[in-house]
Amino acid sequence: MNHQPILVTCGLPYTNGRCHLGHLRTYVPADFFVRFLRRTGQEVVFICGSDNHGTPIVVSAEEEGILPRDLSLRYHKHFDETFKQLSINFDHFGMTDGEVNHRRTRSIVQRLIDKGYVYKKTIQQSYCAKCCRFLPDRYVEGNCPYCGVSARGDECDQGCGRHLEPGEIKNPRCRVCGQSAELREQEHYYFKLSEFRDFLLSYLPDLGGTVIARNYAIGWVKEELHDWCITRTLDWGVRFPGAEHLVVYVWVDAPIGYISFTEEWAEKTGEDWKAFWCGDIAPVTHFIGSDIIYHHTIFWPAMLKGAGYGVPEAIVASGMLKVNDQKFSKSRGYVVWTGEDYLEKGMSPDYLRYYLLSYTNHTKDLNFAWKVFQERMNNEVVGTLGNFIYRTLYFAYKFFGQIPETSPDETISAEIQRSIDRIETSVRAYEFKSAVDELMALAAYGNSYIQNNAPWQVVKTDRQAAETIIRTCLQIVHALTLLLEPVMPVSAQKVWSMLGNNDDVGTHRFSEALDPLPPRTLPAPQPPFQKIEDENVRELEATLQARVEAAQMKAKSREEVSIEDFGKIDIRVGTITSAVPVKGSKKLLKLQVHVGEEERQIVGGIAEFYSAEELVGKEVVVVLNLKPVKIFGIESRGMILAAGDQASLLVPLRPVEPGTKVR
Ligand code: B3M
Ligand code: ZN
Repeated sequence: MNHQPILVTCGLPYTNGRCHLGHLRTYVPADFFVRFLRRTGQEVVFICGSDNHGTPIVVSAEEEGILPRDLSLRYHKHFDETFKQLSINFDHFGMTDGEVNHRRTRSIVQRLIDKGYVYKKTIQQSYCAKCCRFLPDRYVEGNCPYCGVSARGDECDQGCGRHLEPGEIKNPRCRVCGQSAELREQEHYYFKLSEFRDFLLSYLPDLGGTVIARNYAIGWVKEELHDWCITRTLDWGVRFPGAEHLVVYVWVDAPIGYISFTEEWAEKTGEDWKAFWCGDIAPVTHFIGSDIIYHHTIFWPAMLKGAGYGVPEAIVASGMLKVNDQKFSKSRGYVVWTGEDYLEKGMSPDYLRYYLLSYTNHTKDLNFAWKVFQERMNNEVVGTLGNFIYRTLYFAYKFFGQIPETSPDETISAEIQRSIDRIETSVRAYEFKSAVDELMALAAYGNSYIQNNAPWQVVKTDRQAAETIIRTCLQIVHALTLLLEPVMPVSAQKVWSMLGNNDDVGTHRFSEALDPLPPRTLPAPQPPFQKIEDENVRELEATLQARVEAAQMKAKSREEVSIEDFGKIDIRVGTITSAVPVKGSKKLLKLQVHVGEEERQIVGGIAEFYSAEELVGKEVVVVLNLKPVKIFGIESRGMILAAGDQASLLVPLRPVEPGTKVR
């Protein structure tokens, strides 16, 4: 095969927070795509890095009281490690604050200036008189001038999704101190995006990737193109050539990171980065979230074109993520953290990959729920795929101890080839779910084949016929393993070894799926996948629920309440009379609390911090008139008050009678 190498990239995560499922919605499919293409013989370079500049980083660093550089280094390392844990293997993972990116950005901006695509303009910009500074991007909050919904300085992130220019936002407030911002004049530099209209109208209809990205982009260009302000008043970022008191807007140097990281990779490997970026059409496919389509389909190609670089061949946009039917939101608690909620609980990275790829098609929204996650894994991965693989390997091992020296059933080649063809068609159309479904259909075919032919019966009377049956099943397992590698690389490797191979499955190609299998010794097989237990899922659901409740409390705590409202809450002192662990949970205790006239049963998430024994006899503070809820099937009537991450219980300083009201 003589394909030109291609470059695949993923949107660059900001270094201001941990990795969550929203990120993986893009990275896992991109990694799958890369592995898949490589298995077909296509050469691919897979590049990503972290996005270190702009107000997202500066605001977070300021909140933590550390330097933006230190915050960036911390999260850069975090993303790098997390991606590796999920087998998302970039050939290079750079930083936009790296020296190469500073240099490349300044050179590209200088070219745009030299070619007359940049002009200076005095604008009215939000300024906070209390903090004595201009308020770029996320430093200012207010309302979107187009749809009215609350927005931040550069983006209507809750409403219509439009990019906002400095000074455009209505009712601007300083995000740091909350004071109304005023408008002050400042000189900034603009990129003549409007001059690229004709270019974009001819480029976009042929843009590869997902239809959704292309169509959005064409719609926007037809509507209207505003010039972009490409400078900001910040200390952190890439200095603007010729006006060194300003830095470039983060959306200038972030995508240029794709080029810089290719340069860094080329430096490491002795390859040529220009082969990717300096033709007319760059053989580059960008995987991104659908919230940044505008930046990648309009702004980025215009900038590349203006500076004389190649423009990307394809943009693949993934749908957004929901959690339990709710829009993904860190502040509202609808979030699943990759480390804390998943990997650190000992859950399999491969399972998450399977789920993200197979749940729904790439461009649709994915609604995450632990229960569905469990069902899909147990029914499909364990029940169908794992079951077929294990039955086959076990039977082959037990009766023959090796791959039988015979040919498989004639019909099987065509069946396998059909699956491969369909999978390939789906992947090339970015229909990753359909591809995984096809893979599972082949596993299901194998399952019925082994079931219908019952080699465990046949072997009793006709050993040779049993050999053929099992040899056929082994061919299917062999093909499935190759096809599984892009989806679940770790599990595929395990099965590959159980098939008696001692090399890396990732070095093989799909075209080997029909190759004859030499009669080699088989090791004792293990079931390749483990069921997810109900207990685990309950724990994971409880974590999510607790986070949502905590977020609600936090939101409420910012509202003022009247003394009458406060009086509605019945808070009393009570004495804990019994405490027992809740079966199946590491976190919960079932408590009986004596509150004067009655005894209350309360389930509290404090088992990690207190032993049952040390609690009995303690006086605590209890909210009595909360609506009763069931936790793990146990009724809980009330809430014990505690503070902080270690659930420090609130106690009365001097003893009082149980049932005494707190005022
Ligand atoms: N850092 C993250 C985002 O807005 C942003 C992507 C940059 S890609 C060049 O989703
Ligand atoms: Zn809006």
